Amino acid sequence: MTRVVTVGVAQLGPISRAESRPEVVQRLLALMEQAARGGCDLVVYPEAALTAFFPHWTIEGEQELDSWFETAMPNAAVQPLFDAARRLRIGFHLGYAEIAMEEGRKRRFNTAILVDGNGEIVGKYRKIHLPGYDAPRPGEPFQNLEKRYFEVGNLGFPVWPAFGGRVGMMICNDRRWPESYRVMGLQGVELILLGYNTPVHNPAMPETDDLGNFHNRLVMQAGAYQNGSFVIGVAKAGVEEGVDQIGQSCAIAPSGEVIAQCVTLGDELQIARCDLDLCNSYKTSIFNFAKHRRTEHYGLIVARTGAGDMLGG
Ligand code: ING
Repeated sequence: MTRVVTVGVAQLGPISRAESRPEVVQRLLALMEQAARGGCDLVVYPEAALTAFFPHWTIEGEQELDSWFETAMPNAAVQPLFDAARRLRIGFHLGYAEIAMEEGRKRRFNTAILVDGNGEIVGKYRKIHLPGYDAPRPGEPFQNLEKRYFEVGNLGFPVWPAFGGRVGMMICNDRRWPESYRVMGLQGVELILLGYNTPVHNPAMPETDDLGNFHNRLVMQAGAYQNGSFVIGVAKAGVEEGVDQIGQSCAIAPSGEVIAQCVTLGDELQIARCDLDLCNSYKTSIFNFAKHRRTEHYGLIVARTGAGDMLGG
């Protein structure tokens, strides 16, 4: 029996600062209905899919900062999405800013959840690789204050049995780090879901501005191929509150090939048939970790080349 998961790549265009959660949820519902009509089992939304990407702004007051976070999931504003998932028998991935009361204190994370076709949350991930900086940089066209507004995720990179396979999540900058894929690859992941908000302009490295789409595909195609997994990468695209963000949301097969890609910078759905058995072909041959990986030698390579310090120990 083939294990085909039909995935909706549900790219969002800009979300304005003035757009309410219910207004955004209406956009998400339209994409979910379209995905259901297209026979999807799962629809993947971007990182920070309920609000504008507020880490691009300097926010001083705690009350305003908290206004961009969800203190419960589901909650009244997003409940229609969970209800539609149950009615349509379609799961979804959703990125959002999470406030959690843990260990007796308020904690803020850049979070993503995996919801099954019964509308039940089956998994949660909190972003580990937070790019940018923790203090505003005057004079820059926009900020990246994720280190100021979020804590580093404390849930690791779990992989869950879901949709007939093994599903994992990461968020945006995580996709640039090979460890994110490999930690899940070592758990047999077959479908990695991720959302991103990626500006075209990188104030820290403006010389790479023309390479944004190339680097986006490079890291996800490599991660997919080297771990024998599908990767679904979904953008919040277009000019959002003055920040031009890349699109090119896509679905990538374990071969590393792009099998579906968005072609606009707005709300757009593309559909990918992901035959999870294709993962086995790679995991049992070229990337058979048990047969071919030699972890006992990796430390020696670092020692001999003295790369330990460069690699951060
Ligand atoms: N955004 C960007 C990302 O990793 C970035 C930050 C942009 C890093 C461009 C490097 C180059 O795609 C988020 N939200 O992580």
